[in-house]
Amino acid sequence: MSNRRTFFKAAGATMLGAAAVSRAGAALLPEAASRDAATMLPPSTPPNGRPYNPVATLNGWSLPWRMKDGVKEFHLVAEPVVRELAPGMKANLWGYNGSSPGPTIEAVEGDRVRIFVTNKLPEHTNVHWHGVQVPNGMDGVGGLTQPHIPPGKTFVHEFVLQRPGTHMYHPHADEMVQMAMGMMGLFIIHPKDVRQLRVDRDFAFVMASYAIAPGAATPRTSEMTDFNLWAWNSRVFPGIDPLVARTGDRVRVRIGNLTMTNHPIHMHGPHFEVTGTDGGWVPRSARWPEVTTDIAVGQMRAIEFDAIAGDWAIHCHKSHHTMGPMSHDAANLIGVDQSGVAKRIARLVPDYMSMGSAGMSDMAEMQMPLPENTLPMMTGEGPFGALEMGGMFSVVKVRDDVRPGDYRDPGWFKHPPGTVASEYTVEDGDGVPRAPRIKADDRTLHVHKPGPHEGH
Ligand SMILES: [Cu+2]
Repeated sequence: MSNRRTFFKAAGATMLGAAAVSRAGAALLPEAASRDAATMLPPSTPPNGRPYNPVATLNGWSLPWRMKDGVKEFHLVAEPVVRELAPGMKANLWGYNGSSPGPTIEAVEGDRVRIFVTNKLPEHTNVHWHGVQVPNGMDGVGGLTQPHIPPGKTFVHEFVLQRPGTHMYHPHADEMVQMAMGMMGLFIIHPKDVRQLRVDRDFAFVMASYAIAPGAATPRTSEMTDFNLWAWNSRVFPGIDPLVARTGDRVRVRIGNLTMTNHPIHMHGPHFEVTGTDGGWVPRSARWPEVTTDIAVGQMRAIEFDAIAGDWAIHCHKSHHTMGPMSHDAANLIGVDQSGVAKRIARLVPDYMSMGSAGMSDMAEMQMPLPENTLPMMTGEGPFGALEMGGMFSVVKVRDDVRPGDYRDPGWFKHPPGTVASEYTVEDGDGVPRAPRIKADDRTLHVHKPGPHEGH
């Protein structure tokens, strides 16, 4: 109890008002790094301050800081950005420092951080440090704990990081619009003791959803349910970085959810354990093995596993979340013979193709003309053919010979001979039991139905 009281007292005493920085002060602001590339900036050793093991932000980067009198000073700039969601599609989003999501903020338990937020958006904003324990006046809820940050102004936030964990940041101002436009980022607090919670690979991403009509580039911000782009770090398959590890590595994946629905994240191959939640780290004795973990809106989960060689799919298990952005309200044509009508439509629309009669896998292979700046509904080419994926899908690529710190895509897995499923042929069939032959009559199931007076 006394610990808690000390924390809250200290927090109150050291609190600096979330006030607008004066014109004179603005000249002394730390430089705001900016980056618009959607390639991962591999994690690098912190240049000063307490040591920590940095995270790898998929298709992203971490925000540099300036150390000033023992305080880590960060500078976030809220601004419009252009983000490539995957090759072939760019979106007009709002983000921070040139990218959406904004750069990952990494610091260490016990660090005092001072975060400047400059607003270059056309409307007011502010930043809520989602899950980080801060003095109330630093919580970034516009109108409740501080004034909104008007366009053109810079506010400063200062607090001491109390506990290690995986957190997020996002606006608490015109939230529906600003989050639908991609304003979010990760906030990682590393443990003071570098040996604590140590893993070999530590990946991080935050999930976002967008509603961008085919041919358009700006999200529809009034959308509540019908999103058509399901993104990890504002990237969709095949634009999401693979998660590269070496056989036997202890791998952690930190996942935050700022979409408007839950995502059951499923990984093939090694079983994992949920080791972290928004509230901190799960005691070892309380972890349990899992292959899918459901991540609700506003939640964060960290999962860990021991890497096994192979190309293991990792994806959201809602199958429409592993699909691209084309219309999802297509008619159900399974079993419908469209040959006659297709011929007649083709006379009017030469590019017309009928599809869906035998399922939608045709989509992945055929090159149907798409509107500009639009991704196909299903895409991707693997070593054995079409992957038929989109949205929230990537691959955990584990190899025996990956060097520590190397995050480059190692290409497709080379399977040991005789370990790939293949077509069965009669010549292979010696000694293999055949499926029993069923006579037509045996297929009729005879059910005894009780009559109305039976049993009286
Ligand atoms: Cu999902």
